[in-house]
Amino acid sequence: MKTFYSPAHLDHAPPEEFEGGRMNPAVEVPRRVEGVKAEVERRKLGPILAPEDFGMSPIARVHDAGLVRFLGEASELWRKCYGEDAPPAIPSSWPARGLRNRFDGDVESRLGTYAFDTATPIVKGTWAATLAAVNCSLSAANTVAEGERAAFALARPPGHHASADVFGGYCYLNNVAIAAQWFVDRGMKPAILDVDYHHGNGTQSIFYSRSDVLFVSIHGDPSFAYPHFLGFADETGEGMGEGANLNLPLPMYSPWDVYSAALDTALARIRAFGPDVLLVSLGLDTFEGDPISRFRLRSEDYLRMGERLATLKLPVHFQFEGGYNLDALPAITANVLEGFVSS
Ligand code: OKP
Ligand code: ZN
Repeated sequence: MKTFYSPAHLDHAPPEEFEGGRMNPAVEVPRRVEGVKAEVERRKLGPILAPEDFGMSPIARVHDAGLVRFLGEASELWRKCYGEDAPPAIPSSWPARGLRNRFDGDVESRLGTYAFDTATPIVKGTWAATLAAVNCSLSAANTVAEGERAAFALARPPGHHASADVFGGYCYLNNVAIAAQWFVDRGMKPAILDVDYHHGNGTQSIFYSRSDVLFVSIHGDPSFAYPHFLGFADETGEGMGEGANLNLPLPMYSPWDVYSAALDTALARIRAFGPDVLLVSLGLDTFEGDPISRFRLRSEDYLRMGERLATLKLPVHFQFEGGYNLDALPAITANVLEGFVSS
């Protein structure tokens, strides 16, 4: 299986995020991808390739032009305002109920208008890393469209929390949604399975009123888990998209047997949809030792997950998302890929 990787992510390294009332050390760090890359090499899972440049048009198929323009200039505007050595750009005020969105205001008002949390700082290298992640995603999609059984977009920042016009949750642009739209534009019928511990609110929102892309997500119930405001079981799609969205929120501390039953439900729905390609938002934060999540999957369970995905007999685009236990992340990620290719 081909893996797509770019070193551009190394320059996206915000040191902290604001959470739980204080600044905390960042968990979405460069070592995540570097560790997985080393393990893909060590296990000889296939070549590691640089992405091609797909330009801005596949991004514009999914994202609002105002968000894209803002992300491209935010770091510079922020440093003009607070100085060249300013800390990362993080919003501190939002247009909640009764206040106005300000898509064209100053940098503070645009940050609040386009971001939904404080977990997603913008630094100098953020935009280049974000574009490289999209290019890794599109390169993997292209590989699969050309007939390979699977490909792996090993990139950060992740994408599944970013909607058409809002960023957050360590995500700026939605890598997996851009790839799914790219498949649609080539006449294919994609299904997206999001196995990250956190609900993929951005991906859901992008396809919520559409019947041509199925979105299925297994995640910590938003009654206790981030992103708190989307991902409940009663969200089934709207209009043309009614029935093309399936959320499977699970209880705190769910172990593999609970997870595995939800995975069977997810795969049955995907089969019924009749897709010709599967995109997996591959978050590894369901691991028992993850520092910010509360499921209890063990290392060998990820082999089973990969094997189970293979039973669909579909070509698969694996898109790296979350997963924050730096010691376990390389092995559990590679276990999913190995479980898939060896079955
Ligand atoms: C990104 B991905 C939990 C704080 C959560 C943001 C989490 C973003 C997760 N106490 N802060 O889906 O892994
Ligand atoms: Zn996550």
